This record gives sequence, C-alpha cells and structure tokens, in this order.
Amino acid sequence: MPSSSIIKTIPIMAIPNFKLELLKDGEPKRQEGEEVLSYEFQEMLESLPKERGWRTRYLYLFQGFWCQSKEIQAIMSFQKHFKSLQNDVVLATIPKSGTTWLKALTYTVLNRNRFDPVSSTTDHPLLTSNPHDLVPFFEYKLYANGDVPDLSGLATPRTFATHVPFGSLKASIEEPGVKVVYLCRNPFDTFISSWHYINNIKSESMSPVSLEEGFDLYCRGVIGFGPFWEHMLGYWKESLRTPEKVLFLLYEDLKQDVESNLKKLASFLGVPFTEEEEAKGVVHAISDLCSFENLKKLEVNKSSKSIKNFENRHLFRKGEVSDWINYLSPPQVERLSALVDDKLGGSGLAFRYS
Ligand code: PAP
Repeated sequence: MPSSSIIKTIPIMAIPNFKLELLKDGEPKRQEGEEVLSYEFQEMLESLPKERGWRTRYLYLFQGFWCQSKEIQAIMSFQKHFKSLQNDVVLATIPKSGTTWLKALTYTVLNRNRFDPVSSTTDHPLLTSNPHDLVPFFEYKLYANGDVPDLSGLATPRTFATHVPFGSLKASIEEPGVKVVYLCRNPFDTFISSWHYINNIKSESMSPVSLEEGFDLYCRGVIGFGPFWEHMLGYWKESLRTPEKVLFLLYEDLKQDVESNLKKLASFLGVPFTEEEEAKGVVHAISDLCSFENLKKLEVNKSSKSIKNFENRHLFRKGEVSDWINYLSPPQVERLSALVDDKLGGSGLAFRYS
C-alpha cells in the first residue's frame, strides 16, 4: 500500500526561529498521544481557537468544528487526496451516536450475497471482526498518520465512515451516485455515552473529565466534531435537500424498530430486500446479527482493539435509550433542553428521549 506524508515534515529542531514551547530537556513539546508535529502544521494549529480537550490537551476549532490536532492532519489529508467513485457509501455520525451499529448493519446489508446472514452463523465476518475494521474511518484509519491509502482494490460499493460535519465532507462526495447515511442520536444520550467513553479510554496522564465539566463543554459545543447541533443540522438539511443522496436515520427509531429501518436503508442503498429474502428471514437475521447483545458478547469485541488502539469493549456499554436519566440533574436537563429547543427548534428534527 503506497504511503506518503501529506504535510512535509520539516525537522523542527533545525529551524532557526523555532518558536514553539520546549520542554526543559530541549525536546519539542508533545501533545498527549501525539507525535511531534511539523513546524508548518504547528503554526497553523497555533492560529486556531482552542479549548480544553476531553482526552488530549486541546481541542481546536478547525473548519468550524472542534477536533484534535491528529484528526486535523488526517482530515486535511483526506480532503486533499480522497477521490469518490460512483456508488461509494459514506456513513456519517457525531461520535457515540451508534456508529458501530450503523457500520455493522450497512456492511451486512451490502455484503449479504457474499455472506448470507441467515446461513453464515459461524463464518460471517462480523463474528470475528469489529465493525470498525470492516468499514474504515477516513480520519482514524485510512488517512491517519499521514497515510495516503491505495483504495483501488476495495470491493464495491466501497464503504467508508467519518465523523466530520457535512460542510467538511461535501466537496469529497460530489460524484453522482455517492450515498451518505447519517445516524443521529438524541443529544442527552450522546453526551452520556461520550462522557463514559472518553473517561474509559483516556490515558492515565490526563485527569478525568467530571460530569459537570464535560456537560458544560458539551453545551458550549466543545466536543469532538461539535457543536452537536451544527453537526446534526448540517446533515439534516442536506437530507431534506437531496434525499436521494443523504439518508437521515435516528438511533431511537432503530432501537424501536430496526427491521423497518433496515428496509429503508437497503432501499436507499439501491439493494432493497426481495420478497424471497424477507420470507427467508434475511432482515430478521441481520437485525439479530448486529444487535447490541450479540456484538457485545463476541470475543473480538471483548478483547481486541480496533480504532486507534482503543479497546473494543468500550464501544458496547449499555446501548439503551434514556440512560441520561441516571446522570443528569434537573438543572442540567433544563439547560440542555433549552439549548436543543433554541438550536434545533423549527428545523423539523425531533428526538425521542425514552
Ligand atoms: P463511535 O462513534 O466511537 O464509533 P458509537 O458506536 O457511535 O461510538 O457509540 C457507542 C454507543 O453505541 C454506545 O452507547 P452507550 O454508551 O449509551 O451504551 C454503545 O453501547 C452503542 N452501541 C454499540 N453497538 C450497538 C448496537 N449494536 N446496538 C445499539 N447500540 C449500540
């Protein structure tokens, strides 16, 4: 697989007017979990607004959304190098909205002729691979670490995933026939899921984010790929404008009735279930195979690592609607409700919270 660095790396120590902060021993300053950054990139980074990060020192406001420096590098590489093809499928979410589930469902729907979900009860790829390995993220896998992947050998339809907001994706998916599926989850559960996940995966050197602090950051929009309302609205509006290109799904709807949403998904992707398949129980088998209970108990999801070396088990916590009730105080509920009303009211986008 060819690989090249998108950001020409200038040896930092060789630059005479080196103005970055140095540690006492003269080593260039590293950010938590990050490599030494090129001087050009670091300069660009220094020009961006920044806030306290959740699991790295800072989040930066890049192209109107908050993200970590390594993600910015990968997103820039993706935006520069990725060439979409007709029939590509891109799964988009803000983190903790059900990305893993959407990947499992979409992969199984699109590959059901190769891997029959009814009969492949022991050899389906989902039984031995985490969904993140089957549907790679642009920013965490394909374009991470300066890689420029060779995607020419991928089976079609090529299926990718991203957390970037629509505005930062749209130039890359203009090719006719490219389809985007967005999964949205109510902001209350998304916050609680994010808060748990980040505290589970953060390195020991980072202090935990308290519920109060995380909640305040979240309500100010400061969370990876947030503000959440802009992320949701970007894809929501696009799904109304171009419904043949962007399908907008809700996590709570999937929880309530995954089978009718699977049918919607398959039709949108141009591979509707046939009557014969329905009679054979294919839709039901996909729903079972991708269920929270089934995925959570698989060895690959209990003991392996997929995204950025984080343990898969943290991706399967409770998988419920309304767990926020167990965490948020009445004033917090009031604040977030008012924010959702203010930002999303009138858009037509509405959530179920229980
Ligand atoms: P990511 O954005 O980091 O990939 P993502 O998969 O979107 O994470 O979010 C994980 C949430 O989806 C977890 O929610 P919780 O913290 O409220 O429990 C996880 O439990 C839930 N989840 C994962 N797989 C499934 C599934 N098959 N069905 C329903 N929910 C799921």
